[in-house]
Amino acid sequence: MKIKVINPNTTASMTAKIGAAACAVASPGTEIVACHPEMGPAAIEGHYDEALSVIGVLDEIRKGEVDGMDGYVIACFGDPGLLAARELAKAPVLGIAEAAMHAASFITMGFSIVTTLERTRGIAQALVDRYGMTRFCRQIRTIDLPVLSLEDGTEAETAVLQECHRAMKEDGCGAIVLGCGGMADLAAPLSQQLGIPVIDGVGVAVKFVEALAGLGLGTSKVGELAYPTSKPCLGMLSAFTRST
Ligand code: 5HY
Repeated sequence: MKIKVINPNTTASMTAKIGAAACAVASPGTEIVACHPEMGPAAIEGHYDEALSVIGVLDEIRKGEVDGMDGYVIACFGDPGLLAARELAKAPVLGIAEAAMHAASFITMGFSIVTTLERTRGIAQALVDRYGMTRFCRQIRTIDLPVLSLEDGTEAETAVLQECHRAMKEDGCGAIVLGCGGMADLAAPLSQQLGIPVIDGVGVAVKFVEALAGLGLGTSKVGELAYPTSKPCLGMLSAFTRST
């Protein structure tokens, strides 16, 4: 089985971290192909960055379908381009936010989210609402540090730990969802330190894709997630022209 794990931002060190987290949980028969788009923002910190990242995500999905991937993970907590990617793919496509929230809902009656910049809180809340997780999500917390601060050392890691402590003390949560692909390496040490399940959406999404693909369940091409209708795409998007 081959699963393509896409970091929608273009920071190679974060892609490597995400890839390592995916490989750490992948079954022996699963090959992880970690990548990021050739073009796009170095970090995704709001609606503008998310919009810019979607074309790169879709290009990776397009190439993955040619390469015969058995599934995909979109490894950014905003799940950018998730439904568009599902239209393009026959294989299952999971976003780390949706995967992590569902996993949390299987093991606790209440989870808190710890994510990066305060300005992305609304994006996370919109996903909680869209995924039907309002009754499970106790609180969305932010460290209010840039996404790339997770790449250069302990300030961000300390801030995540402190916010997790506050969540446990104040939110009545039974689990914590890490709200950034760049936090993927923190889940295991934080779970150990805090004595509470801390969920990394990268690992969860990989296992969910393995399960779906193993059951022969790909993205349904009947209805809303059918392949995009045929039409020319002009200019720099010409590679996305669909004729079938
Ligand atoms: C992520 N941004 O997971 C999100 C985190 C966020 O570049 N990778 C990013 O705060 O939305």
